[in-house]
This record gives sequence, C-alpha cells and structure tokens, in this order.
Amino acid sequence: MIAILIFNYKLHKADKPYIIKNVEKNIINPAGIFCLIPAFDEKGNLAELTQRLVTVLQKTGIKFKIFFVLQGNISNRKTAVKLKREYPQVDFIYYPKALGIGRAYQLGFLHVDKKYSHILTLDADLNHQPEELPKFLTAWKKTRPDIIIGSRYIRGGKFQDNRIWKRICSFTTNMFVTKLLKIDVHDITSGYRLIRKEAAETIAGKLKEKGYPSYMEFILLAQKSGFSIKEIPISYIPRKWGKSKMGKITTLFNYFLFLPKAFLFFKNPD
Ligand SMILES: Nc1nc2c(ncn2[C@@H]2O[C@H](COP(=O)(O)OP(=O)(O)OP(=O)(O)O)[C@@H](O)[C@H]2O)c(=O)[nH]1
Ligand SMILES: [Mg+2]
Repeated sequence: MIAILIFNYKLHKADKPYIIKNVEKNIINPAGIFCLIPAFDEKGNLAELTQRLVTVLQKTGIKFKIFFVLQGNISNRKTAVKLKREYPQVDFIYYPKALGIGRAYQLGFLHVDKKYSHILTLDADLNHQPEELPKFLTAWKKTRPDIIIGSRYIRGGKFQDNRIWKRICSFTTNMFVTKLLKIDVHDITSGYRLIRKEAAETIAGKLKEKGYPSYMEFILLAQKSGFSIKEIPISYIPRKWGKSKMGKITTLFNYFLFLPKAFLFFKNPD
C-alpha cells in the first residue's frame, strides 16, 4: 500500500519552486476569464447560473467563456444546447456516465483557450454566488495572487447550510488538514476559486484524485509549486434545485485514503 502511494506521488516530491516572471504592473483586470463548471444532473440550475454569471461578467467588461463539464441524463445536454444557442459565451462537454468531480475538472482544464488569463471555478448549483466575483477581482488587483479562494472559514465568510453533517464534515476536514499539514489556507475544500491560467496548467497535469479530495490536492500542489494564494470571504448558500452529489460514506472514505498521502507528500516543515 505504502509503495503504491509513494509511486503515485513521487512526481510531487520532485517539484521545483515556481518562479513568477514578467508580472505586468498596469493591468486593471484579468485579460479573460474562463468559467469552468462541473455539473452533474444540474439542469434545473444551469439557466439561472448562466444568466447571473453573464450579467456579472458583462458588467466587468472582461472577455469570458462559460464552460460546463456536464454529466448525467441526456436532458442535461439538451438544456446546455439551448443555453449555448441563447448565449454565445456558453460551451460544454458532455459525458453520460459519472466521472467524479476531480476527473471532471481535469478534463475541463484541458479545454481552456489560450486567450483567457484566468479560470474561475464554481459549483453549478448556485452554492457560489456569481455576484461575489467582483470581490475576487478587487483582491486580484491588489497583489495579483496566482490563486484566490472564496473562503467560508475566514472573517466575513459564511456557511449557510442547515445540514449539520455537512457543516461538521467540511469544518473538521478543513481544520484537521490545514493544521496537520501546516498549510496557511483556511478553506482548502472550497470550489469557488480564481486561478491564473499558468498555475492551473502547471497543477492540472499532476492531479490524480478523481473525487472530492481533488480540491485539496489542487491547493497542496499549488503550495508545493510556490504559487501565491489569497483567501477572500464568501457566503456559501444551499442549493435550490437537485440533490448533492457528495455521498457521505464515499467522501469520508476518500478523504480518509487521501490524508496519509497528503501527510507523506505535502506536509510543510515546522
Ligand atoms: N461533471 C461532474 N460534476 C460533478 C460530479 N460530482 C459533482 N459534480 C458537480 O460539482 C459541484 C459540486 O458538487 P455538489 O454535489 O454540489 O457538492 P457540494 O457543493 O459539496 O454539495 P451540496 O451541498 O449539495 O451543494 C456541483 O456543481 C456538481 O454538480 C461529477 O462526477 N461530474
Ligand atoms: Mg454544491
């Protein structure tokens, strides 16, 4: 078992620190935003999410694309086809069978066009509010971090979900992992992120987790590669339509398997 873990993760060990070159000083906004959204049986949320994202992004004047990695029943694809007709900025790939959220992101990263400087990741179910995007842009303008995380666990952040198991699971995972690995991030499982394209390119090829631990793996790899990370507070609100894809037992089991790997390969020194 340990040999397999070591084999799987030996690439992470060999990572070299990443050095940022040629930071342009006078840019007022990112050059383009590619919204990457995994969506598994979320057809009842896609129209509202698209409309709200388009409204927010058009106000910023930034060029953008909204890209869904769709899964589930064929009716999800039909909904996306309609949206694509209505909004020229929408595109998608569709797989009928479940891949897992980590794998969905990995496939999505392969589709990021050259003309976009940043990738915005968020849930399709409106847990993450598109209207909070301007806060990410303000943070980006200040220090140009490589990754900005929308955090529920810093001052001003909110986790407005009444399911006790979800709150406990999310909070304890974050506390445990960040403290144990001495990672200076408070919400390592948040899916609302603005990522510089070069950072995503460097990290995406190294992602191995297929399920929910992929969110943590991404940030741990980012830290190891020396990318700068900033957190801003967000309000996570409950989904209005559809069901959670996060199976309690499977997710806990996946987290449990991921932790020893994380401890072996990503722990920061004291
Ligand atoms: N393409 C794809 N998307 C997925 C998969 N699993 C989850 N998603 C999407 O990833 C996002 C996060 O998953 P959720 O089930 O909402 O997980 P969560 O936000 O922790 O749980 P909720 O509290 O129900 O919102 C949602 O947009 C899902 O539709 C998958 O296997 N494939
Ligand atoms: Mg969700």
